[in-house]
Amino acid sequence: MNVLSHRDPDVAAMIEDEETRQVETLELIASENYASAGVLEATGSVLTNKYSEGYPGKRYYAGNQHADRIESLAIDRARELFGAEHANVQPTSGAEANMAAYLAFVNPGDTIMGMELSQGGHLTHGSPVNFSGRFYNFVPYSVDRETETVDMDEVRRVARETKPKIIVSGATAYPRTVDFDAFADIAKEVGALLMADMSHIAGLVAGGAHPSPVPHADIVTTTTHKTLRGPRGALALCKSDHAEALDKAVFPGTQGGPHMHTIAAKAVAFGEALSPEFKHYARQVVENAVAFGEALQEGGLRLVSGGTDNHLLLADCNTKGISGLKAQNALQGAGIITNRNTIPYDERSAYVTSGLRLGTAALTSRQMGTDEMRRVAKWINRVLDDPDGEGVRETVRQEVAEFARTYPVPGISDR
Ligand code: DSN
Repeated sequence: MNVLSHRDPDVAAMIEDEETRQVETLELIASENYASAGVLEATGSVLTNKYSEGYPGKRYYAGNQHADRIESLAIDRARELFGAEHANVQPTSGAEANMAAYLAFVNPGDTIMGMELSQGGHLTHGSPVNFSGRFYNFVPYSVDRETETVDMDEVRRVARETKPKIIVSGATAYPRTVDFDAFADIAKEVGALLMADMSHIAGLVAGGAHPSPVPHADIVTTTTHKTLRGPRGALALCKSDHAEALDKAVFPGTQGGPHMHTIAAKAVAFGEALSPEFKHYARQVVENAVAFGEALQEGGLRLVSGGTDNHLLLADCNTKGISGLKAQNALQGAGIITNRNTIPYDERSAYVTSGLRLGTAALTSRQMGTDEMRRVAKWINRVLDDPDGEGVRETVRQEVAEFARTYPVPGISDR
């Protein structure tokens, strides 16, 4: 903040307040993480000044010799990291990567299958309020009422009945392993392309802690800022046969000038994810989630599907007699940051919800392990057992802040 604190002290002060918030609270939003100082430095670099429409070696503006090198490096590292035949590093968000995937392979009105949003899918997997649900004929698949997991027989039944052109696998609130192999088998049977949106689990896939969709799917999309710990942005991977269609759908199909500063930061993040330490990180994220889930259950919280295989847990707040909204707000008052989420077959609205989504990616980046996760679970149960108790909230807030300050925050502690 050296320059900004003199030139624009108002904005500098707000950013500093946000840094303090990130240091003193416990971040459990499953889609958030901390980018390293290197990733932040590239994001804040002069590359933000450059227009680079096109692709390396084929640009529509002059002066792209360094942009070309940076984008080519990001592509090479992404391909190596995920073992992919082709990578497009330009999508600025997961939603835009998904939009490009649909544009590349189907026409408006065509049928696509995706996981129901209220059961763990994503807005861009066919929600009626999203472009996906408005432009395409999305048919949803659901989780089983009893097991609360995706029933592949049911996916096959819906696919046979509706004959989609694309089947979208992947989710934003699903705590179990996605069986990409089984999805590919169903897609093949009905003549659909298989798309995998691995946004939530990309870091686990990169680190070998979740099976990869890349060998099975025709196209894979992902954000780069969740478990992958990169800058806010996205990436699309595909087989060589689909490369031309995908690239055209990203530019000029859905985007103009790529964000070269973010692409440089993606290259940095992919480099970090290629390190042996990242493998350890990915395994620790899952170990932490399992320990966290056990401790939450010991304190009386029911977990959707009974636990987790990945970085994410979905707690049923009905077991504490409160809504997800009330739980989220009570925890925020105690310095524990989460987001409310519907649970499968939720009787509450998407705004109020019965669930709380919790993830371990960010705290694992702060070098917390299973002991720390058990301690955090105890705080959560303490607050949720007395969600109106201001005294409990304030005591926990102070304990949490004191505890959190002793763990480094990447991007803040290492710059
Ligand atoms: N908002 C993201 C998440 O929290 O999972 C998905 O786009």
